[in-house]
Amino acid sequence: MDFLKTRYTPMNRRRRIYEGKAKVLYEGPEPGTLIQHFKDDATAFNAKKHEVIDGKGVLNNRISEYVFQNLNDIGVPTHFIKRLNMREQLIREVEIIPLEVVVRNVAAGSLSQRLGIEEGTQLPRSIIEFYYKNDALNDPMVSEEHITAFGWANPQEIDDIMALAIRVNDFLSGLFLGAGIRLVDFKMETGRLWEGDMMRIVVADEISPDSCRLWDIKSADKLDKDRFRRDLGGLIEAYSEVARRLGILGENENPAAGGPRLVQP
Ligand code: AIR
Ligand code: ASP
Repeated sequence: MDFLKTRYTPMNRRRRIYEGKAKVLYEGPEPGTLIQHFKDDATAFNAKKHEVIDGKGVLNNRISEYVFQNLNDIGVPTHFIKRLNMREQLIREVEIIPLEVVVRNVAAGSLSQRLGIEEGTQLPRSIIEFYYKNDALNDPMVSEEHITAFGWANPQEIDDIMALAIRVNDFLSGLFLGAGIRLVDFKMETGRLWEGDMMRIVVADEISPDSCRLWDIKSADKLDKDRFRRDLGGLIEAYSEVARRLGILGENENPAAGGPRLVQP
């Protein structure tokens, strides 16, 4: 039973493929799979600001699982296979396209700063932006011209990425609206999934309060990583609230207190 043997390899003997700011990727149990591990680290402004926030990784693992499982179920292809434990999920290995795809419904953050539009202003339509994923350069915004000229993606792939982004935005907007939350904007990543000779672009990485702006519909309270970026405090409480409203976390549970305890599926 080779599969079982590799599956239960202790974490410290697993081969580490990549370590990012908030996640680690390990070799998976079978070829073409990886294990995505969510850390408690929070960074902003390209890691100039860094803190460890107990329980954040557990919450993001569960919230991202919920979003990706739902996307799979409605036929939006993703890298997600299944959650393995509190901090880890099994994913398909993809060739990450080095772009951060941002979809905005409401002005906030860098768009408000760049164009002088007040935060909270509803945009005339959803806007898709691309940023080149490069910490040393501070993830600069790029256009389709840059993307094709430098070969990060071809025009067909850009079309596929935009179509995925629109579907994800429509799905997420409805999902969060049903939980009394306004989806202001979010960032997603995509990757090339090879199946024999066939290649498809799929949604990759994570979708969680680390990568979305989520505002309470009534109070406009921030329920996302801006709590950390803007030193507002209460990040775990906010992420727990999102999980609770999505029905992932039980009513009285607090993943920061006495170790994370989450509702089992
Ligand atoms: N984002 C961008 N880079 C990393 C992340 N998480 C997300 C933010 C926000 C959206 O992309 O969390 O939801 C737009 O960010 P900004 O800073 O460009 O306004
Ligand atoms: N996570 C990124 C960083 O470390 C960007 C952000 O979310 O603000 O800077």
